[in-house]
Amino acid sequence: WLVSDSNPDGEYPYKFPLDKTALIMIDFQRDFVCPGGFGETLGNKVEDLQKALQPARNVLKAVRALKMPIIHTLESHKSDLSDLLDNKFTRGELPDFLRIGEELDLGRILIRGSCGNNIVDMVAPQPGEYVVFKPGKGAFFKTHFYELLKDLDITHIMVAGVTTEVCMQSTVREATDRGFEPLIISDATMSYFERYRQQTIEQLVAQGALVAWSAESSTVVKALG
Ligand code: TIU
Repeated sequence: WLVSDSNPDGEYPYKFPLDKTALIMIDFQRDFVCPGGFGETLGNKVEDLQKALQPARNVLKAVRALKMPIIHTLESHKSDLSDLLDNKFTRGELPDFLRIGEELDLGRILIRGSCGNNIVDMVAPQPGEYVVFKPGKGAFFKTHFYELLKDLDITHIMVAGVTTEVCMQSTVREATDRGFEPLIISDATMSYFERYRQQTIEQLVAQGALVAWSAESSTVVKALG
């Protein structure tokens, strides 16, 4: 067991068994992180999300060196939209040309295989790493994520990705309810709204890591080193 010096409330450090821990990289896709993508077209500042890339890359490097399992997720729909629920399609006060499946500069919005749906080069999956396409915000909904974690004998997950309060938070909450021990890598997850990132992490680690732990990427890299 390694013990990180992550200590959200001053008395409950995160302990993880190296051989049962996976790194989860959530939705680092161009649609959210790159200029011209869906996120920017909606009026968000992608530079805010890009801040997560270097910290995430640092952890990725350390985890790759240890040959720990790495699972990348993508918020992604089939091209015929058969896995897109009505509420997700219609939610938000969006003009029709910004709905999921519409064509933007980076290809069809949130459609599997389009340029914008792919993961940015800086943290792109390498051969041997796992990729989970998910139609929802959480990684467990209508995916094989749970079965994959179980097959790999994973009990602990270290989580990076975007956005903190949407897909990261949903996934972490779902993970805890399914018996996993999640650690949020606090500077490797970002939101278009910095206060949401801070509040989300604060809420999840409250009451003795009731839902999750958190630690900075440098702490995680040190614990892995
Ligand atoms: N990956 C993820 O968080 N998807 C979102 O929908 N994020 C938003 O901030 N909308």
